[in-house]
Amino acid sequence: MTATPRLFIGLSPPDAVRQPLTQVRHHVHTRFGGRVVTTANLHLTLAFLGATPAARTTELVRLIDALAFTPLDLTLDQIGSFDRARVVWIGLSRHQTALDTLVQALRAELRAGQFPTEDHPFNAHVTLLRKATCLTEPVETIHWRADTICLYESVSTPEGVRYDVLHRRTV
Ligand code: 2AM
Repeated sequence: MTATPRLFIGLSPPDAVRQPLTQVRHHVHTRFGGRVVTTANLHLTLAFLGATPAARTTELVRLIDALAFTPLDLTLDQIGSFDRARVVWIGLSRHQTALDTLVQALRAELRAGQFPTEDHPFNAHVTLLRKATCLTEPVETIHWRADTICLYESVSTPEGVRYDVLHRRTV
């Protein structure tokens, strides 16, 4: 780990969900091109922290372990894109209150711990492609019982970015 690893907190899908995600990824890649996110890197970001002193990771582990977190039943059913970032994702067409509640609780704990927090509205998504854009469209629904929250380090390598799991909590 570097002195200031680039950190974020997210939900990690089980293999049974990664599999349909890779099928949708293949479908959108065929249509829209771009660069695919590797299967191992698929996740749903809850909070992005950016460069953080390595010494503070233990505080983040404690924060994650103390967070009110019960499994969430997520319904991924919508392809969309952030055109400026040229990111294509799969997300939720219907607002999921429990997911929003989790993100707001996480942001509050991060703020209390004087970690940087985002104040823009949360937009739940799993990035599938980079350097691509697409139109919003429905897609075959993927059900995901999200029970695993992770602290990730984003590591740049000559082969591309890799998201290392520094801590995993399954409920
Ligand atoms: P994404 O969720 O749209 O793919 C690691 O970089 C993860 O944190 C990625 O999933 C990334 O985008 C997300 N992320 C959120 N805000 C970010 C920011 N300001 N800079 C880089 N990545 C960010």
